[in-house]
Amino acid sequence: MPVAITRPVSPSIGRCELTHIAREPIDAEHAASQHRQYEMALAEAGCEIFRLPEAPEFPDGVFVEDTAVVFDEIAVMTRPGAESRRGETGSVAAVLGNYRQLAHIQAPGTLDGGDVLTVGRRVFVGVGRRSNASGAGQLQEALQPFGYEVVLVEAHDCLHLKSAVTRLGGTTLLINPDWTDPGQFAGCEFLSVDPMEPFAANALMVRDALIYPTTCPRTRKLLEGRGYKILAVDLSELARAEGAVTCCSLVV
Ligand code: CIR
Repeated sequence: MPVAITRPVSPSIGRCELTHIAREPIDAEHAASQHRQYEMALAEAGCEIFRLPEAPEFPDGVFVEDTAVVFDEIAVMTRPGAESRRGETGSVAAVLGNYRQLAHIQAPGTLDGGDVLTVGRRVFVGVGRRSNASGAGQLQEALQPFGYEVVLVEAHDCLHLKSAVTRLGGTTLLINPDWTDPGQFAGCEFLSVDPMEPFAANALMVRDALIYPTTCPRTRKLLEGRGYKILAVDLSELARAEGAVTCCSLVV
């Protein structure tokens, strides 16, 4: 059974990092209740939930995806691009170390898990604001023994690569072509988001279910038309912190 590592919403989430959206008040209790619904969707998709201890000192601590990248053979602990987030990795490493051999990104490398998209043995890394070439290079070194190839790609006008593109299964990608050029993902097939829903490309496939935001009904219809089984979750309060469905868990 896959294990989904999560962390409760910090009461200080209102002081989160923000890059592309304006700061609005965040109701931490409402965010926490949405987060619990998200955990229930993960459980419904077949995961056992492992909740990390609360870390109230880290406003963005709920977004555990950015702290590590998990492969079948190894987990790579990141060094997040935002300085305020670097302390989040220790408690995640303590748990992940029970499941995988660990490697660690070191300075001057930076890497956010949200910038890493794995498709088979290709590992696409969105290099830009949060993740840099040194971080991507260190990831390549850690993965070399296992036959993975790191491919640098670009995304723009969004926080992370996976804000613009995520994997639906096999080599099929859900993509916002306004934020990342599909030509960078050779050999993949694409489903484009509805143009009215730029944030709709972030979906989390767990086993045969797609955890997907209620806020993107048009793209959801497209996905349902293709036969995807959707588990809809409302993460609208976490979206005020630039969070989405992939960011709130690490599935091992
Ligand atoms: C940040 O800026 O780091 C957080 N406020 C949001 C992180 C979202 N993470 C993700 O998309 N992987």
